[in-house]
Amino acid sequence: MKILILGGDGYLGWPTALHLSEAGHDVAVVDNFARRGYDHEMGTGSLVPIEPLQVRIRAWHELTGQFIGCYVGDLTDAEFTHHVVRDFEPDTIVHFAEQRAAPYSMVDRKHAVYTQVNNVVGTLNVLYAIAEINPDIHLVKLGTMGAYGEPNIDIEEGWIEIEHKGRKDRVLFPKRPGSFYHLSKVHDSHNIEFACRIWGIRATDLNQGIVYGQQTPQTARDDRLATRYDYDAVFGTVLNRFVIQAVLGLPLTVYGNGGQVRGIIEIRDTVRCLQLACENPAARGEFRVFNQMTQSLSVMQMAQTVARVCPDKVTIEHLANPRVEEERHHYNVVHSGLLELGLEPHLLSDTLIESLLVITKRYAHRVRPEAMIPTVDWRRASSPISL
Ligand code: NAD
Ligand code: USQ
Repeated sequence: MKILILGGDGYLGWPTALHLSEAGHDVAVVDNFARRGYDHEMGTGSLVPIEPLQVRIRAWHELTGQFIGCYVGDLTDAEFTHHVVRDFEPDTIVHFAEQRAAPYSMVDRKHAVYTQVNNVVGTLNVLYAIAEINPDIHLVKLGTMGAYGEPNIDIEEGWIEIEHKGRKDRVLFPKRPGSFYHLSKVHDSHNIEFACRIWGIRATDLNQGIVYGQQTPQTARDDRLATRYDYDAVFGTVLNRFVIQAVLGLPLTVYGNGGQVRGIIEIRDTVRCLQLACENPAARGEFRVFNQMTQSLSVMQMAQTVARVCPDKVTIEHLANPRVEEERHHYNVVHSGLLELGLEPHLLSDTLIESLLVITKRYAHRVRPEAMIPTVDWRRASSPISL
C-alpha cells in the first residue's frame, strides 16, 4: 500500500513509518516540526537525542535500501495538504499530526486556541482533501481514550446501543474529556463521523491509551533512528516519567491519591495496531472505532510497578493534583476490535521497565530536573509554562 503518515517526525509517527516501511509498504511522512518548536518554547527536549528528519530518512535508506518520502509543511494550510495528497496518491493516510499534550492545551487561552485550531482545522483539511481527490482513501486517525473520561458505565468501542422511552438507536458513545486537548479529539471524531456519513469516505478512529516505551525493533537498529522520549511535566507521559524519575533518584510524582485508572499501551503494540488498521480498512461510509489500549492500571499501580523493578530505592510522592479529574472511579473498557484483527499485546513487564531503565541511565545527564515539576494548573485560566 501507499501510506502517508502525518506527524511522521513525532514520538509515534516516526517508529510507525519505519514499521510500515519494513512491512513492505511505500511510505511518505509529513511534518511541520511543531513538536520540536514546543521544546524550544519550553526550554526542554527529548531525553534520547533525535536526529533531524532528513538524517533519519537517509539512515533508514542506508541500512535497508528503503525510501521514505518526505513533505515538510503545515496541515492547517489547505493548499499544502491538498498538494501532498495529490502528489503522493496514498491508499491510506495515518494521521498523528496534532498537538497532543493535555497540560500544553491548559496553559492559557493562547495555547488552548492553538491546540484546537491546529488539531481540528488540520483534520478538516485532511477530510476535504480525501473527499475532493480520492474518497476511497482510508483515513486512520489517532484519537484518545481520555475522550471518554471516566463514566460510571462500561466504555464501549466508540458506539453504544441505547434505549430511550421505548425506542432504540446506535449512537456515538458519550464523551466527557478532561482537557482542551482531549476535547479537540472529540471534535475531530464528530467531524470524521459526519464526513463518513455525508461523503461515504472510510475512516478508523483509534482511541489510544497512554503510550509507554521508547524502542521498536526498527528504531533500535541505529542511534540515528531513535524516537523521542519526553520527561518534562508538559509532554512527558506518566509511566515514561516515573521510569526517568526512578533512575534520577527523584520521587515519583503521583498526582493526588493516584487512584485514577488509565488505559495504557506499549510503543511496539502501537505500531502493530497501526499496521492492522491499515491492512484491514474500514468499509466505504464506515466510521470504525477501536479502543487502542492493552491494559488498565491506576497511576498508583504504575508507580508501584516501577518502584518494585528499579534496583535503587524509589520513593513515591503524592503531589496536590494539578488537574481536575476523578481519583476513584469505575473503569472497564471494551477493547476487542484490534485483538480480533490479530494483535498480540505486550503487557507491562519487568523486562520492559528494565530496558527503559538502561536507556534512561545512558542519557540521564541530559535531564533538567526542574522540568519535572508540574506548573500547569487546571483550576486557573492562565499558568506559567514549565521552567
Ligand atoms: P508528537 O507530538 O511526538 O507527534 C506529533 C507530530 O505531528 C509532531 O512531529 C508534530 O511536529 C506534528 N504536527 C503537529 N501539528 C502539525 C501540523 N499542523 N502540520 C504538520 N505536522 C504537525 O506526538 P505523539 O506522542 O507521537 O502522538 C501522535 C498522535 O497520537 C497524536 O495525535 C496524539 O494525540 C495521539 N496519542 C498519543 C499518545 C501518547 O501517549 N503519546 C496516546 C494516545 C494518543
Ligand atoms: N500523572 C501523574 N503524575 C505525573 C504525570 C501524570 O499522576 O507525573 C497522572 C495524570 O494526572 C493523569 C494520568 O497520570 O491522571 C495520565 O497523565 P499523562 O500526562 O500520562 O497522560 P494524558 O495527559 O492523559 O495524555 C497522554 C498523551 C495524550 C494521549 C493520552 C491518552 O499525552 O496525547 O491522548 O495520554 S489517554 O490518557 O488515554 O487519553
